[in-house]
Amino acid sequence: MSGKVILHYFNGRGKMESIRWLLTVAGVEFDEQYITTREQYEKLLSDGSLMFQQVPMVEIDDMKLIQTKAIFKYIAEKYNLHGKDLKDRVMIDMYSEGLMDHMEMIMKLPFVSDPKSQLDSIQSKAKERYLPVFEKALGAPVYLVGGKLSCADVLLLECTLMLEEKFPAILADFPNIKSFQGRMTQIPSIAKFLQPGSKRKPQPDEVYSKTVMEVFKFTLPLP
Ligand code: GSN
Repeated sequence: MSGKVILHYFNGRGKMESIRWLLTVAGVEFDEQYITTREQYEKLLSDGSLMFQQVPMVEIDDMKLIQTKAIFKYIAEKYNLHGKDLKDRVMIDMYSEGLMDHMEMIMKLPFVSDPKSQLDSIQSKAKERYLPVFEKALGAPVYLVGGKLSCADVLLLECTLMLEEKFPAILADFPNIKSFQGRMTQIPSIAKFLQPGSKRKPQPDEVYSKTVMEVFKFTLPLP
C-alpha cells in the first residue's frame, strides 16, 4: 500500500466530502479512485476491502478504513483537530453529529421521491433546529470549542456553504455564523479549496446520481 492517502468513492460529494474537507484543512495530500462502474465496486468487494460492503473507504496508514464517522474522527485525532481533552471532544462530537445529520438531509436530495418537500424540510430544520445552536455558540468565541480550530468548525463551514447554495439568504438572521464563515474562508488551505480546480466536488448532478444508482443497483426512490 502506498504511503499516500487514497479515497475510494464516487466523483461527487456524498459521504466523502466532509473527509475531503478535513484532509484539506489538515494539510494532507490525497488521491482519489473514483468508482464509476459496478465492476469496480465488485472488485473492492471481492478484494475484501469493504468491511460492510459500503463506501466511503479510505486507505491511510496501511489501513483500509470504512464508516464515515470513524474515518473522520481518526483524521481529526491524528491532525489535532479534535479538542484538547475529553470534554472538548464530546462537545466537538455533539456538534459534528448534528451537522452530519443535517448534511445527510441535503445529501439525500437527488434520491428522494419529493425533492421539494425535502428542501422545505431542510430549510425549516436549518432555521429552527441547527443554525440557532451555532449562532449562540459563536456569540463571543472564534471557534466552536476550546478556543481552537476543530473538525466541528470545518463541518459547520461545509454545512453552511451547502445551505447557502440552496437558500442564498439563509444566514441573514445568523450574523455570528456569517462572520465565522468569513474568518474560516480566510484560512489559506480553505481559501484554496474553495477555488475552482480544487478537489472540492460540485453539487450533485444527474451523472453522479445515475452512477450511484447503477453501481449499487438501487431503484428510486430510496427507502
Ligand atoms: O457512514 C457510513 O460510512 C456508513 N454508516 C454508511 C455508508 C453507506 O451507506 N454507503 C453507501 C454509499 S454512500 N451513500 O450514501 C453504500 O456503500 N451503500 C451500498 C450498500 O449496499 O449499502
